[in-house]
Amino acid sequence: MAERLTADARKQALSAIPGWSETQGRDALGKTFVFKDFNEAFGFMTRAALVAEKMDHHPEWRNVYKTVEVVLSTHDAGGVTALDIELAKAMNAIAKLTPG
Ligand code: H2B
Repeated sequence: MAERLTADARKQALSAIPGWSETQGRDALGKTFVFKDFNEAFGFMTRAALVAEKMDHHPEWRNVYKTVEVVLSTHDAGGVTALDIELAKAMNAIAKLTPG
């Protein structure tokens, strides 16, 4: 099973993935993505969902129109692991592919 990252490892990993930060009050990472419209937001979610399912690692997220709020944490480990970092990077890459 994936192991929780130390505070130092988490901070170092976060510095390499733009827009992500530590969630207040729990061991998790968060980012709010804002797209051009709902179509792009949902397209992002669709692509990210396929990657997440392939990784067997799933986001907590909330969509309101063109905004997608994402929280990543490894529930089995009770905190942030390398899997969250991997999914955060993948989501950034997917968001950049979204036209607009
Ligand atoms: N997603 C996340 N974010 N954390 C987990 O611990 C997790 C998951 N565990 N997706 C997976 C599924 C596990 O429940 C299944 C049985 O592999």
